[in-house]
Amino acid sequence: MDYSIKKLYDLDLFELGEMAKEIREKKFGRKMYFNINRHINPTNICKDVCKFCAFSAHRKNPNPYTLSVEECVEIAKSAYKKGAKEVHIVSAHNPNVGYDYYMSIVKEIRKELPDIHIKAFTAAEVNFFSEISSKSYEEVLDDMIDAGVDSMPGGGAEIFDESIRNKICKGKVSSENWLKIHKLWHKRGRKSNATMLFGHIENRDHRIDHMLRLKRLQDETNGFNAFIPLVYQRKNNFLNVKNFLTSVEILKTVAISRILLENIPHIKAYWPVFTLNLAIVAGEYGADDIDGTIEKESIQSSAGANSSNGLDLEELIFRIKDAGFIPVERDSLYNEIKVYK
Ligand code: V47
Repeated sequence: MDYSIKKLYDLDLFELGEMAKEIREKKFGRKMYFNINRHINPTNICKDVCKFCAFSAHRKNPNPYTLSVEECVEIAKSAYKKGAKEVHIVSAHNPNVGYDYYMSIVKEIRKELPDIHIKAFTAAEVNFFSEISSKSYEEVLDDMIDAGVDSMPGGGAEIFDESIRNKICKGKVSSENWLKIHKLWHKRGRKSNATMLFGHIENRDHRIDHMLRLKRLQDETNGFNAFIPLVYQRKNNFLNVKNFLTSVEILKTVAISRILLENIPHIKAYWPVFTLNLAIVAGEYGADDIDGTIEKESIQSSAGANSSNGLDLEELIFRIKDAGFIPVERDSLYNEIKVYK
């Protein structure tokens, strides 16, 4: 790793902030992007045992559920009626329901709602679908496109460093395959996001290594829309983390991501893991997007985030404006829908 890159974290927060802000403002001025979306998590029964996860049904969270395809469609229809333009579908890896269950959710939503954007299935799910169907990644991705998926969310990336990955989510999609799946998706002309779970047992070098692996793939494919640094939420899970991140470390990470990932258009300060306050402050440190209204959030709220009921649209717009940013409603591919002057 380049010595000067390794040293970025040693810079003062304000110095990093100035560097990141310059890049952010050159790209987007004072705009802060958000969307009106609905999360759907079809099932929480999971064959994987990621130590950081409080969402999957296990002894700390013993409430297994699996929604029917019809229930997922009803959720999407009701959200669409209320103005949602995107459904964001992320699921646990349930070995008791088949490949067709997952594809049918997308197919049936698409049939009922031809113009909603379907952002569905992380690379971890694609890897799981490939395992249960014996199909190649290529075949699974083609099936997702045929079913009606528009873009892929960025989950499942966690931390690419293999030694840390082995400790926190052994058995899940490998780093190499996570990147391979996104590359194949981008080759199909489709966009995706990329996350990084931080603030657990990784160190600063692991974060930088993670960002650089993404930067290299983006140089090749240009298929990532947004980088999303996810702050680890500590409740109800099996990672025994003693030291938690300071806000300074979180903001430094946002700023460094903006500096290193100049080739990825957007940096998302996902409000459920930042809190809305810090997500808005992150706007001064390189972030230009805070995700959306969500309506119902289960993955991070199971681990302690205050996001189970999403966010009221008026409140979101007011808070962005109040902090001196221009709220911009975007679609899932960052086309501007409405600028709130
Ligand atoms: O990969 C699980 C994370 C991710 C915890 O693409 C946790 O726009 C914090 O895919 N603390 C799934 N995070 C969520 C996801 C996502 C989220 C927001 C935006 C987008 C997007 C995608 O949730 C997993 C994992 O890293 N997660 N447990 C936890 N305790």
